[in-house]
Amino acid sequence: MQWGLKKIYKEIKKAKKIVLARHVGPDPDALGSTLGLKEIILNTFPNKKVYVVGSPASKFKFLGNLDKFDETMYDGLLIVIDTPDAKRVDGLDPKRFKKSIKIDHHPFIEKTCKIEWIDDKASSTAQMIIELALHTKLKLSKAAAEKLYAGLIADTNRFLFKYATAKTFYLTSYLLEETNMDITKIYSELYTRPYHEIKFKGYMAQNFNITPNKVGYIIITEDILKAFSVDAATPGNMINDFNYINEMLVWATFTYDKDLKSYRVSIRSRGPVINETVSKFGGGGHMYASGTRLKTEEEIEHLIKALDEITSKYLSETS
Ligand SMILES: [Mn+2]
Repeated sequence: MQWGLKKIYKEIKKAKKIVLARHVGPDPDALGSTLGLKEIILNTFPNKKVYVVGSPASKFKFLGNLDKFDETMYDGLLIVIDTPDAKRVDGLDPKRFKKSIKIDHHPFIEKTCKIEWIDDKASSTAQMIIELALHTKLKLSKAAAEKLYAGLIADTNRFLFKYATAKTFYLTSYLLEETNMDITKIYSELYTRPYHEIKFKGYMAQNFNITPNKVGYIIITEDILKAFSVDAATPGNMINDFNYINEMLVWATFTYDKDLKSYRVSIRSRGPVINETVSKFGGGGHMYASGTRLKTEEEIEHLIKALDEITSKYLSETS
C-alpha cells in the first residue's frame, strides 16, 4: 500500500491545480477529508492552487469554506474522496479529468479515476488522509488535523464502531502527537445543537416502530419536520443516537424530503450486514451503516420486510 501512497504523493507534487471533490449530501468525513487535505497540500506546497468543491452544508460550516466549481478546473488534478461511484460525486464529472485519483473507504463499486486507493477496512477517509501524510512528505498542520479528526470521529461515532481498529487509534495518536490539536473544541462544534432539535430527538425516541425481529423504524412526514422546525437531513444525522437499544438491532429513519419528492433513508446495524440488502433498493454504504432514497410507502414496506428477514436470520444464527 505504501507504494500507492508514494504514487499519490508524486501526482500531488506534480500538479499546479488540484480539485478536491466528494459525495453529494456531505457528512463531516467527506468535508473534513477534503478540507483537511487542502490544508495539508497548501502547508506543504504553498504555491499550488487547491479547490474544494461541492454544495455546502450549513450545519458543518465550521469545517471550512468551499469553492465554486467552474469548467476551467477540468485541466487540474482531481482527487475524489469518500465517494465510490461517479454519479455520487458532487458537482462535476470525474471522467472529464485527464488526471484523477480516488481515495475511498466504501466497498468498491466502479473505477472512476486513473489512480484508485480503496481501503474498505479504513474507518473513514479522514483516517486514510492521515495515513497518506504519515507515509509521504505531506506536512500535517493543526488546522488540517482538526478537520480530519472531526471526520474520523463522525464516521466511527467516537470510536464506537467496528471500523475503529488498532490502525485508527495509532493514526489518531500520531495526529495528536504531531499537531497538538484541541479535541474539545471539535466536540463542541460537532455536537452542540439547538434545543428544538433535542425536542425532535425526543419525538423520534417516542415513535419508533419495532418488529419482533428487532428492526426499529420511523417514518417522518413533512408535517412532523415542520412542527419541530428541522430539515429533512436531521433524522439521518441523529440516527447514531439510537444505538444500544436492546429491542433494536437494526434501525432506520425514513424522512420525506419535499425538494427531492422522495424519502431519505438512513439505516444502522449492530449485527447483521445491511449494505447488500440496501443495494437492492438503489442504495449503498458500509456493512453496518447504509442508506438510500425511496419514492413510495410501498417501497418502504418492502425494505423493512427485507431488513426484518436478514435480522431474523442473524438472530437464529447467533442465538
Ligand atoms: Mn466516510
